[in-house]
Amino acid sequence: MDREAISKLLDNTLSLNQDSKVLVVGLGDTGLSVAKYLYTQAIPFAVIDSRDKPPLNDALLADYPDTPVFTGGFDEAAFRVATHLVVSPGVSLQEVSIQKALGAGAKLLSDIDLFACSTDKPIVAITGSNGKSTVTTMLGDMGIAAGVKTAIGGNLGTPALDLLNENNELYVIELSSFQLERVSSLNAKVATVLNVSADHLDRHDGFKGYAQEKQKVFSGNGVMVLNADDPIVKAMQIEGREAKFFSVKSNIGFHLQQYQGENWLMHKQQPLIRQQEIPLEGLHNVANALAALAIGSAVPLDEKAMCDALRKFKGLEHRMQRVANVKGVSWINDSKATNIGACVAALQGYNKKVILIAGGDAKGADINELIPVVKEKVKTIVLMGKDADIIDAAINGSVPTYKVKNVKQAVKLVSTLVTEGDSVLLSPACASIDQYKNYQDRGDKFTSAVMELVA
Ligand code: UMA
Ligand code: ADP
Repeated sequence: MDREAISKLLDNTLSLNQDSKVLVVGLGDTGLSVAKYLYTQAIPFAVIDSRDKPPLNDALLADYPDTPVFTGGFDEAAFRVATHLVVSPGVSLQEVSIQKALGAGAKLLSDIDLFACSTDKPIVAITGSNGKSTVTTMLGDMGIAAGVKTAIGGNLGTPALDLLNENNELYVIELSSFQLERVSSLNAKVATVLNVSADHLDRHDGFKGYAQEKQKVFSGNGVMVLNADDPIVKAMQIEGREAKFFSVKSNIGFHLQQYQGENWLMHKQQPLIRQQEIPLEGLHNVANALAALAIGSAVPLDEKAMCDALRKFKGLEHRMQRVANVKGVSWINDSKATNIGACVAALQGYNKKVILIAGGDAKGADINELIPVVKEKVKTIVLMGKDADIIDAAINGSVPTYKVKNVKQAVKLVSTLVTEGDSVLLSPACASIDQYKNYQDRGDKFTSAVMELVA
């Protein structure tokens, strides 16, 4: 699309034009991508960040030295003049200044709205509590295997606006509940909610509010891809819309089924790929592969190319990643398990009891949901981080429990407890923010502590 066509669409759908005064709230990756975009569209904007010196401040001013930037708090005056707020996902909409500006008539936008107005190529939108990054990456690989120029990003890492390029033929965008909360105009060709379990309840209006934000991914009239095994997702089906289902529990749509003595991923009666050909751990990853096949078929992508991509899929770092096998003990890094649903899925994948390292910031989740699977699949649990005591109280002595300061100490302690044949799983069920830069940092520290054992 040329700049003029985009300008028209921005004006028609978002009332955004050269007379607007946009305030970009948050100067992280999203804020910088929005600033660059508004500059090329010649729409006036300022940037605000509550940190004293946001790390991307210098990068912004190097390229756009005339940008008005407010830092060290949320300046009321900057909000007062704004006609539109483009709020980064990390900034809560409950901020007083944001609420005041919205109350006074400013329009709330997200980078995703701007992105959706800027391309006429198909968009695949992927959300869910868990599996988003895995399925987004699978789809990216499938697109490329099928010879379609595919760009992947959004919550996965690269802000959606930074992906825009006339050569791209397909966009696969991972969306978090924070991004969806502030989206007003997304009309994805194919959209999915992979699953819904409690997460980010400290930022949303309870579980119902969180699920409602996820449902926004289906705005517009594209194909809905739905998890038939998740009653909350299943109920999101909208009458009159094309829907495709995936399931690991029943023979609906894209599903797992015994065929000629083996487990196959099937579509209706047609076998697509053997389960054992997918090089990933856990039944939840079979669900992810089925979801990716369902989405890909709606794009549509070539079936054989999609299956080839699944055969070669290596999985992502920090998700059920096998770190090492030391003296017959396997050490697994699932640091990306930042909520209870992910930890439950990880544990359910085992047919013997494991040693679990967990804890961190539970983000207000109900820990009791973790307890049945811990009782069934965990022989010892080592807890760390801010909410270790809360988890300990919920376990209530039903499983031997140790408490440590951090993941390094956890590895050291566990190395004295293990015997040959054990599996040690870092799957914290919590965010890392109380102790680490992010989940990658926590996973990396786990890996280096395990490597020290190897040495
Ligand atoms: N900020 C304020 N005031 C606040 C809070 C934040 O000014 O009250 C400022 C910070 O000082 C910082 C900026 O906002 O300068 C950061 O913005 P941001 O937190 O939205 O981060 P971005 O760098 O823009 O990254 C965001 C996503 N981050 C979050 O949702 C927290 C990234 O997802 C995403 O990859 C990126 O946009 C590109 O789309 C990360 C994430 O942790 C991976 N996501 C969560 C998750 O997966 O669970 C939702
Ligand atoms: P997201 O991007 O939604 O956080 P990831 O693919 O990064 O999802 O995986 C995050 C965590 O969730 C990892 O611990 C992973 O093992 C687990 N996980 C992946 N897919 C699923 C699924 N379908 N159901 C439950 N847990 C999952």
